[in-house]
Amino acid sequence: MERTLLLIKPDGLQRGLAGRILTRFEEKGLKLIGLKLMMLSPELAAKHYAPHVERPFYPGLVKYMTSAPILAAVLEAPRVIDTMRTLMGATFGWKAEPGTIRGDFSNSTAYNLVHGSDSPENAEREIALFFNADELHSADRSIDTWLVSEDDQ
Ligand code: IDP
Ligand code: MG
Repeated sequence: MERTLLLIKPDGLQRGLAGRILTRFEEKGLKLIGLKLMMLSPELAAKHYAPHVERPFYPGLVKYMTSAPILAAVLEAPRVIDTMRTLMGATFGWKAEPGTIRGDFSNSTAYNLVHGSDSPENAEREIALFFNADELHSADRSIDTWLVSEDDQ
């Protein structure tokens, strides 16, 4: 079983798309095990985006991400990191495939609505930045037996 960090970025909340974005992941069968509405501090943004610190878009990215509330979430499922990034679509909204969150709702380079961890190492690092262990609740659900087969374990 794998976990990943989802951020619904400021544009997602400002545009009233948070519910629809979460619904896509829920409908796919990904289990929501943590959820938090918050302002991203410049300090936490710097830690989260440390791998991008040398990129030309970094200052604008931190400004955007700290400009209005975000929703942080942790999702759990087999192969969830890949699944979530597939549902999100390519980085640039104008390039992302229709049917993906970014492809359907973003036409921007930077304002692309969602963040999803891109590897197990980054997922572990990012989840620990945003959530304490006691804020995650991975309870069994009766529906899980219809979402995860023996082949998925
Ligand atoms: P990802 O979100 O698809 O993983 P990353 O390359 O990790 O994409 O970039 C992090 C975020 O930085 C993107 O989601 C986007 O908001 C922003 N970003 C990436 N590349 C550019 C760029 O060339 N110009 C402006 N912003 C960018
Ligand atoms: Mg990334």
